[in-house]
Amino acid sequence: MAQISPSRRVRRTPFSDGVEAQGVKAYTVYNHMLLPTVFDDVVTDYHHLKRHVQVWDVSCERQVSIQGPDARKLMDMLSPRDMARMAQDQCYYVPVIDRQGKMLNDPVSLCVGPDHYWVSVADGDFWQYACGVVDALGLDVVVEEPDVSPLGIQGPKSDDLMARVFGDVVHEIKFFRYKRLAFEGVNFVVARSGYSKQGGFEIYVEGTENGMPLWDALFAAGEDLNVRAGCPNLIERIEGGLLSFGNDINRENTPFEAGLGKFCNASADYLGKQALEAQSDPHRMIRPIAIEGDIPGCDRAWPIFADGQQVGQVTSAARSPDFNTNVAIGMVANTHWDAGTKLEVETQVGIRAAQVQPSYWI
Ligand code: THG
Repeated sequence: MAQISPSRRVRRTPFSDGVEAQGVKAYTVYNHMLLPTVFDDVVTDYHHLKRHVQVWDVSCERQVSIQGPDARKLMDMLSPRDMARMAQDQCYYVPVIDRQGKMLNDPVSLCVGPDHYWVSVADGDFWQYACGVVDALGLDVVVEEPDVSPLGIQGPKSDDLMARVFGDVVHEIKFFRYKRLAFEGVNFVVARSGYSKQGGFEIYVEGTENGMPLWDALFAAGEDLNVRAGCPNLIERIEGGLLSFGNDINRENTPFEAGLGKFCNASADYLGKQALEAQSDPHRMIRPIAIEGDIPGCDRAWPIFADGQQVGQVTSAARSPDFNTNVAIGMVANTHWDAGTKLEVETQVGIRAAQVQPSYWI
């Protein structure tokens, strides 16, 4: 592949210097910002993530700050998830839909103060949509992207590493909850969350100048834990069924098709409510799929065939060392989505046998 041309438009992060010093091998661009994708190689990165602890520059999970008297009203309008019972220290995975009930984003949102939310967005231009809704509805709220950059600490030794830097209080943070913890006198939101199934935290680092000191402190504290720089790992996130917006789901899909129906529980009005309710019984849905044989990288949708017709598409796939098969995520028609159903997947190098799985691998 060709290289990414550096420019101001493809934004660096507060941790880019550290990432490069640790030998990042590949980047993708996410929310107009650099996101590392490989350090050693994807398989070595995978094994390390499952055994040790990694520090991830996920600054590209930008925060869209929604603040003002109508902040809750805007959050209610943007998402089908009921925000009423969201606690002050809680993180919510929230589908965001358009007027047709189709997905625009799948962010994590946090209530960070009275009348104040952060929306930790997936790849897309959520803030522009939010600004449009604010203007159209005449809401009293400020939408902006503050200088906040999430740093992921992921892997089985995350608790050990975090306790060394932030104290034993980190053990008390529950899944999808956060505490404000100090590093060198500056408070950061620290949540037990992250884009892996290995356990871990996300530190929402406020202030670019605080980035490298924290990065360096984590590496100094974790030397004997075998800490190293890492990034969301393609194999591990498919094994765990973590969806990638733009890959597995996009503007053609409803949250129900994405398997996010349980997050569509608001009774109050929201944009796209009528359209979404009319599509609550989907004809296709996201499924875990195992594929046999050798496969190339999945850089396009692979059509799925059965009984002589197309019944879906695979959108993410990779060889799994631990499960000794190719793990995949795809969208499958209701006629063929039951576990055990045999399928054929057309990759760019040929057709492969495949089977719908009863559940994700981890
Ligand atoms: N962390 C933060 N922001 C993010 C992501 C993140 N923004 C972009 C992207 N990732 C958004 N997409 C996801 C997808 C899955 C999860 C979080 C964000 C996730 N899902 C858990 C699961 O499926 O097991 C738990 C969901 C739940 O039960 O609420 O964590 O990773 N800050």
